[in-house]
Amino acid sequence: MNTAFKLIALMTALIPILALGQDSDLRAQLLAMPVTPDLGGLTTRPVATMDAFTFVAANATPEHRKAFSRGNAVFIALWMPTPGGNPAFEGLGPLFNRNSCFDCHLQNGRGKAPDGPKQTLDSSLVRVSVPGFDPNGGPNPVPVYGDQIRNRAIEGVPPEAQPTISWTETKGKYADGTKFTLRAPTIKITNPGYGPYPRDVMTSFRVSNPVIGLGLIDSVPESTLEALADPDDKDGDGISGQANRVFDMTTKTKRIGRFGWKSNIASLRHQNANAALTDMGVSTPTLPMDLCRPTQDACAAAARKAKPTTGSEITPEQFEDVTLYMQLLAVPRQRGSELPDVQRGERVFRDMGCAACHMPTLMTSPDAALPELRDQTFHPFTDLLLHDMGEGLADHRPDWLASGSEWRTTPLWGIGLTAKVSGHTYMLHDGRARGIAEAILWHGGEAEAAKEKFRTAPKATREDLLAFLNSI
Ligand code: HEC
Ligand code: HEC
Ligand SMILES: [Ca+2]
Ligand SMILES: [Ca+2]
Ligand SMILES: [Ca+2]
Repeated sequence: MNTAFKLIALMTALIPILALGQDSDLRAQLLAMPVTPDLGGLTTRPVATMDAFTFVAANATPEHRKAFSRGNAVFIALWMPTPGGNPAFEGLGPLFNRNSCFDCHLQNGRGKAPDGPKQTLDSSLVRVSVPGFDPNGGPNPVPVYGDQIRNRAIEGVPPEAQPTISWTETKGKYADGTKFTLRAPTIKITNPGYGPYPRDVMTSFRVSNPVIGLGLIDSVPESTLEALADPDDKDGDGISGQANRVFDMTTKTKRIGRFGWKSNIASLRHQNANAALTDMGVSTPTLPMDLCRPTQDACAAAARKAKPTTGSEITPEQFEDVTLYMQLLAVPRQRGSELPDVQRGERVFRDMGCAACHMPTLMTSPDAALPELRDQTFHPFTDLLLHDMGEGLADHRPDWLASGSEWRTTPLWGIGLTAKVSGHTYMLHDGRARGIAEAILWHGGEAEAAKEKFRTAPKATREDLLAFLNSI
């Protein structure tokens, strides 16, 4: 054998070994990359005011800036029933939750859970289903009602129900004796409009997510998420992230989910179409239908009367523009990265194991849909995977492959601006946490060890961690 041939034979033998090693290599590579203050790569803007989540990506082309402004107009528009006065924004309902994207994603930030049972759900909603799966493997819709309670309706049509939220408090202690209180919601379905909900109905109460940087998240290759997943915890670190697999209406195939609190939607385009239809009753080219269930007669009659003569209630141009708006919302720059407590806090974040799920760095694909989103290295602090967070956070309602106790690792960029942008600091999927510390204290399951490290750490260490989180 000549040397070149031997070398080829050796490499052929090595390829399977290298391929096996690849997954953990990517994780290690990403963890080794330094976090820079430009959390959104070249999209980042140095903004920290109450409108910090409303700016266009710094690297947006002049043409995309124009489309972004038009998309902004669609996102903040108040939709009206047909006929409603302004034909550009007609088609609301018959059943809906709110009549504007911006009402729920106020200032493009997060929604707020009601403080008690007398408050209506204004920037949050309740998903429902019954045991079993739909034909695609998604949640099994409640007969008569579907999979989301629409608590509002146009005139002459009964809303589906009024969900109410009440809170129960429990007490706990840090290892140093400092006391804390946590609260958990109880969901009740009142005033059903189309007959009683079945006894085995499962509910999931969710607030709206902040909507910054979603184009970057949309552009992470599926192969990255597959490489980061470790559903059987083969590396033995106690973390077993799994990818959700959901049916995507834009490609009509099963894809890895990455949007929503349980990664229950695969693409930003489908997410936007779904939001328009299920939250506002507005049809899009992607989902050109109305959402009246077969026995919701008043809804069906109203929908028939309002049916657009051609196409969908959002025009194809409006839908393209609002999708581009969602793709190109800039991520604010980190503040105070030079401060010692922030720097110590980042090390605490890694030492406590937070980064095992809240992956600091991800990279987008070189063939992302928009040039602004291609080849970006960015810092969302999420692996977009599902993790078992324990009984305390469980909603007991499966969502595709997500079990009742599994949730998507929430991106943490922008979290330090929550009070400024949203005027409150309620966190987690149902807004139960009243600040960052409470959100961490709710972590259980795969995150129990990290939570305990936080609960038992000295106060100064906890404060460093919070300083870091408040800087991003
Ligand atoms: C009734 C309130 C409400 C309205 C109106 C609403 N949303 Fe949402 N939005 C939510 C909630 C709640 C979630 C989380 C859903 C889940 O996890 O199941 C969400 C999630 C999203 C996400 C995913 C964010 C992420 O981090 O994964 C996007 C994108 C989004 N909405 C866009 C829109 C657009 C575009 C509109 C208008 C067409 C809109 N929303 C209207 C409440 C609302
Ligand atoms: C096993 C994976 C995992 C680990 C480890 C983990 N988290 Fe999380 N984190 C999650 C998931 C999943 C959620 C969403 C839970 C929910 O909303 O019910 C979350 C939510 C959060 C939130 C709330 C975000 C929001 O916008 O609502 C904060 C803050 C947070 N984590 C910080 C931390 C910190 C700090 C650590 C380390 C002490 C940590 N996490 C460790 C998975 C993890
Ligand atoms: Ca409609
Ligand atoms: Ca693992
Ligand atoms: Ca797991």
